[in-house]
This record gives sequence, C-alpha cells and structure tokens, in this order.
Amino acid sequence: MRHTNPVRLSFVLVAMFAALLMVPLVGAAMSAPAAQDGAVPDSAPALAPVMALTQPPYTILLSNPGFEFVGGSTTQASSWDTARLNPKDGRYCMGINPGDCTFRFRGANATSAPRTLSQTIAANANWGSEGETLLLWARVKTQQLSGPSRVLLTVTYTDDTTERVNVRIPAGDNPYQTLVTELTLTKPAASATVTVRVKTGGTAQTRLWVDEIILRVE
Ligand SMILES: [Ca+2]
Repeated sequence: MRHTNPVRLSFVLVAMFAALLMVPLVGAAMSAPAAQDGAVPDSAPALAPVMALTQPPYTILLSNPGFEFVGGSTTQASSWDTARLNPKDGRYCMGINPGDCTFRFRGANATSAPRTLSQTIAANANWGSEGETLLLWARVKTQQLSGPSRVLLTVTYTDDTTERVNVRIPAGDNPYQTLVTELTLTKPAASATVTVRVKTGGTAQTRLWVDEIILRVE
C-alpha cells in the first residue's frame, strides 16, 4: 500500500491554500479599471519618451507645451493663460538649452481661490470626433507643496455640456514625475481646456514646476 508523505501532503495543502488566496487577488487585478487618474511612478520614462509622444503620427494639440517660447513678458509663456498668479510665478528657464524652460509657481496662494495656468484649443480637423481619446501628460516637480493641486482636462461638447478628468499633483517634495490622464469623447467636441490648478497653503519655500504638458489624440 502506498503511503502519503506528510511533508508532501502539507506542501500540497499550503499550495492549495495559496491558490485560493490568489483567486480574489487575480480577480481584483483583472476587474480593476484602466488607470485614468494617477501618477506614473518616478521610475517611469520621462523626457525622451514624452518627446517621442510628440512625434508623427501623433498630433500634439497644445501650443508651447514645454514653455520654451516667451509670451508678452519674460515670465509669460506664449499661448498660455494665467489667473491669480503670485508676483514671482511664471515661466522660468534654468539655462539656454532646448527644454530648459518650465512654468514655476512660487510660495503659497495669496487667497483661497486657485492660481491657474491654462490653454484652450478649439476642435479642428485633427481632433474632436466622438469616440476619440484625448491623452494628457504633464511633468511636475514639487517642493513643500501642500493642498489639492491638480492638472485638469475639460472638454466642452458642441451641445455645450462638459466633461472633465483630473489628476492630483502629489504633495510634498518630489522629483520630476509624469502625471497621466485621459478622456474619451462621448459626443462631438467644440473645445478642450488643460488647466494646472494650484491650491496650496504652503510656505514661502513652496515650489511647483510644470513642464511638457502634452495633449494628444488617438
Ligand atoms: Ca521645457
């Protein structure tokens, strides 16, 4: 008569128990919705792949996404609108090489209303049809950031209804990381607005740098 090895039996039982544990874990992973509002880990590729995202066949929808072009003054960025900025907020260039310029927020908010940096684009032959997905990337770096600051993508449809997604900018001190979100058009679009909305208690040392705000359609 063949005897069951007790060690082998206990191994089988442990394996079966582990398999039972895995069922809900695997189920949860499979049923988890696609990430639409979250931060890509720091280890995610940053500059080079983002630049690749801007190459054909993709159409980049925003102008001056990297803040390399100056606007009406040295601290204004061409094509971008701002509201309620602090005196020292603005376009900021670390050097003279391509890519060196960013948009930097300095210090805490002066009021409870958010400071904003935004750009609105009208739908055109390149984008705006129902079913298209708009992908939004933004690189952000923070120093002593507190409060619910976000990057938002708002679409206004031709029937004047709107739809919005957002991704929160991590608080505290963080090196550059890429935030990602997306929105699939459920109707024909009239326009889209990308907004960096800064609400921070913060301190005089608070900083938020934003760069390479890429909006792409696919
Ligand atoms: Ca730049």
